[in-house]
Amino acid sequence: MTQRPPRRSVSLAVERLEDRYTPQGGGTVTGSLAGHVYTVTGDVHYNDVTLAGTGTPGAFTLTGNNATTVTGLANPTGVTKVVFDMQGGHDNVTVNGARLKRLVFLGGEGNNIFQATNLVLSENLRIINGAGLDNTNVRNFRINGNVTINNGDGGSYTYLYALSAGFGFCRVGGNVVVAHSATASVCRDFETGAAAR
Ligand SMILES: [Ca+2]
Repeated sequence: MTQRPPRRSVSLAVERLEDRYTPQGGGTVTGSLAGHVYTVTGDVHYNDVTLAGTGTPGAFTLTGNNATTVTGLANPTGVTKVVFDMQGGHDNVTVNGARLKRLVFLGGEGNNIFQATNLVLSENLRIINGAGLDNTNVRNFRINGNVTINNGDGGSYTYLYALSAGFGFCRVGGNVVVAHSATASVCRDFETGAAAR
């Protein structure tokens, strides 16, 4: 007697990727210069970029990390203000060695990370995030004007501090306003070590 193979029931369905799944970078980020304002515009994806000062005042290099593509102008010069407009997605922006008048970070929706080290601004720092678990981390900075940070909905973290007791500095000349942050710590006046000149 022949046996029929057991009938298998296969159900095909497209499952939505859960929010906790976060691809490690991607999308396209565009750099553009208008006058002395350098704007870095992201897209709906998780964008991961680094903006680094070259050592020449006003000159920067924009680099994409983790499969993020950079288009447009990636090596601007004569910059006095930088605006990051990252749109949706969990964006990750790192700024190293920037000397500017102003810096604006618009993170959009998603869990955004803004990190800066050795940041010197003669005017203001402004960080605005949409809904999401945002993380702002600024190490070693001198900001003559105001610091304004609004993280929108979601538990968020805000830390502005001197990097270490041996080599660190922090200074804010104006007002500090931090809104919608579950944890916030802002160093106002501290200098030590070689970087304190
Ligand atoms: Ca984005």
